[in-house]
Amino acid sequence: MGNEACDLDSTVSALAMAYFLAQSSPAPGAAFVPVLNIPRADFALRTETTFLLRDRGVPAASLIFRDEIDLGGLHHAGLLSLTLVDHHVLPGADAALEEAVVEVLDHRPLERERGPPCRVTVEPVGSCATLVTERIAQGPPGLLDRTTAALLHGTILLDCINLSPAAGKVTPRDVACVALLEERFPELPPRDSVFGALQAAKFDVSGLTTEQMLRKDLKVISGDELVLAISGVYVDLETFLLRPGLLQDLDAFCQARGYAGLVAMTVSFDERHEPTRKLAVFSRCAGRWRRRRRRPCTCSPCPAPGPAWAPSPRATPWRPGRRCCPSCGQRWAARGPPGVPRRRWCPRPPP
Ligand SMILES: [Mn+2]
Repeated sequence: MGNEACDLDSTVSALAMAYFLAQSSPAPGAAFVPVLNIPRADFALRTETTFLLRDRGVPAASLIFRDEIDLGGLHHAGLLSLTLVDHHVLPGADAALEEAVVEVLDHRPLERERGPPCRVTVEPVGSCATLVTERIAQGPPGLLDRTTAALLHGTILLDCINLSPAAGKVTPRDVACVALLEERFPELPPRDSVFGALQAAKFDVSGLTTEQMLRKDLKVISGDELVLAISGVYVDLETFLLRPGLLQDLDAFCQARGYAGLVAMTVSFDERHEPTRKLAVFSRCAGRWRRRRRRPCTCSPCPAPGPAWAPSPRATPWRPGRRCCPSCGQRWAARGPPGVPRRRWCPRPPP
């Protein structure tokens, strides 16, 4: 079972590890089940994973998600042995499953010691899929098939930013595993095309509903008075604001989950892969938020879809020497918008 983010690394590590154990384990009658640690309803949000599995002919119907298997019940019946991949600490809600953990493979710093008989492989490599590949390579020969190899190959390339040393994620062991997979399966597509396709799929939200877009990269913060949602949205702000039925969708999203408001942090990439980030704030009580702002936006606004939008007071990250409209993030020439004193509109650095 992978971690609760259930990214490509967690998914492929769980699939490949379960496949390897099923092929190599001497335990008679044991079933090895890769568990994707999200509800099935969230699978569509993992666009790079749905892309790679579809590309490799693994049907979504064959996968088993966390809401489709009763791990607590299996453990209670004494039938569960759990291998954790891409994480090694179970969340509090799963504390009862701790005793069932027999093995961990992870690539982040060890937060929690585990003694024998639990087998622990925690190594600082770029991708957990590298550790799974090494594990399979050390096992009986001939276990690696073309589909598993392609899944592992794509995952390591995506996690290690196409093995670019400049990105600072890749280690010599990741490079060695990619080379090993390519040596055994020369028909694997070239690295650049695999990485490019996965990177594009990761940010491709075109097939998602607004609700799915908002859930894809969602964080929730709460204080004494209100609960606020912050969603990373992978399209440019103008495109997002022009989505049909956006206001109704945002309203339904906030109402259903009890959010007082939503901050949409959009990020889009230009031809040179440079990101542009903008913020928009939605709230049913936007009037109250607006009154708290020191002054209204004086530049031409983004196409706000309705009165419930409150432009954010700090629309872009502050950068020295770069002046942006604090409401919509539009960049101004050196003097700023006409007629507005500089100290009133130039965003201050964050504390
Ligand atoms: Mn990982």
